[in-house]
Amino acid sequence: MLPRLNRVTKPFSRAPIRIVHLGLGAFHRSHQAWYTQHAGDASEWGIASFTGRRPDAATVLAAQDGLFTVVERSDAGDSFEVIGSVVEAIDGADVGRFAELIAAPLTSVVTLTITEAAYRLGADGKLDANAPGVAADLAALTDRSRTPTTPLGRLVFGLASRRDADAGPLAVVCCDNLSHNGTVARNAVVGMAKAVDGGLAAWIDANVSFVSTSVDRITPRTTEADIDAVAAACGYRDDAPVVAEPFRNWVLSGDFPAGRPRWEDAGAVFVDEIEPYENRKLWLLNGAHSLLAYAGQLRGHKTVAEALADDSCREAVEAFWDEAAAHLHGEGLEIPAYRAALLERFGNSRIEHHLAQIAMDGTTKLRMRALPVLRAERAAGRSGEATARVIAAWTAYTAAGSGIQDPQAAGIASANLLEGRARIEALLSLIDADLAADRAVVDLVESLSITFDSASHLN
Ligand code: CS2
Repeated sequence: MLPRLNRVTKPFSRAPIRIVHLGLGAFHRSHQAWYTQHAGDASEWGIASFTGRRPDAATVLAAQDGLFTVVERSDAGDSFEVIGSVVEAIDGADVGRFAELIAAPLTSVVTLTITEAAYRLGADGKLDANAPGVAADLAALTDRSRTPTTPLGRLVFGLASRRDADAGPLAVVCCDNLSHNGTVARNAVVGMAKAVDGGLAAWIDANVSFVSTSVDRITPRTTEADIDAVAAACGYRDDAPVVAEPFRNWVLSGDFPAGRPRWEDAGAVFVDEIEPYENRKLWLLNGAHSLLAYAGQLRGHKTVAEALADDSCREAVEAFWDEAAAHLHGEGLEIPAYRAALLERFGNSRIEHHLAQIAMDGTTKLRMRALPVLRAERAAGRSGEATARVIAAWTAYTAAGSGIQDPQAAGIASANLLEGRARIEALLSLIDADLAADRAVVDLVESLSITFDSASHLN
């Protein structure tokens, strides 16, 4: 049997915990943990990372002292690096430890990768008080008889502890694929705090800075084959490696009142105006991902690289990019080069990025990735056909696939009991009320979705 990686790799000096993270998944490890390890002052910045949904991720990582391998995978081969910036890996249900660390004066930054859907936002972009867990968390935060269970409930609980400990200001850094993600996180957190304790909401407003970021690194879910590949190449057993593409990008905008790692040494970029970068990434990369996820699976493909190799999918992506690009302005965006790089990144066939993984949570994702482009196209007096096709692919997918994973799965199921126009209208209303009220959009999506229905390989 091979030794575990923490027995054979060079000892890491454990940095003091100054970052608390919520959402210990593969992406956090290939991105924020990687950047923190590569900051010039890495020895001063340790991360305590809490799981969002899967407690076993913490158990596995804790058993190897928080160490894990990042496998950088390109057509040219694999390279391996052990990351040691996660100094504590903890089950997110341990809200006591989470709050204790947020209240510690040394803690300066809280980072979040909790997924788009976990913000529990309604179609109006505000906290949805009826979403699962929210009402129970508001009650828990009010009477303090139980600890909260939603990620935001936990964060509000942690911030209340920091206020009580008088530990001073800190920055919350949202690393989820949402537009204006810092503002979204602020509205959701302050909205929740306001509902339970006005004083706490005011304290958060005055002391917590919500940093917006655009994050990028394609990181599929780790497989058994990845674990075996690391064992074969490195000669140790790592039960939690993470495979990622060589490309990475992090653009941040906002204040860090208690300091931050020198992430810029690792290539992170700090800007005043994040919106153009955010839109470029969300629309071009994530929007195309969603299009490939739905259209690709309907045509029988399993991975991003496979779908992109299908001319009909690729043409749909290029047409969608043409529409999106008409609304991307700003110095240094270099859209043609960005598009060319995306084609190469998506085409990296050694990264097995499963379309089924990307297809999850479509109602929330499409609201960020496709809807703004369609709105902009309509405002410019055009039909937005290529963007409507992204949404049409989703509507066809929801009818053809089984076991749709989405915060609005029940609404999707009842919409799909309807037929024709009424069905499309009901599905669109789960993404956005205005979208469903736009007759031209409903008609266009309906006619485009029929082209997918007839070609579907999903049953
Ligand atoms: C993907 C993203 O699963 C998805 O929805 O579009 O996770 C994507 O891989 C990352 O944003 C890349 O940075």
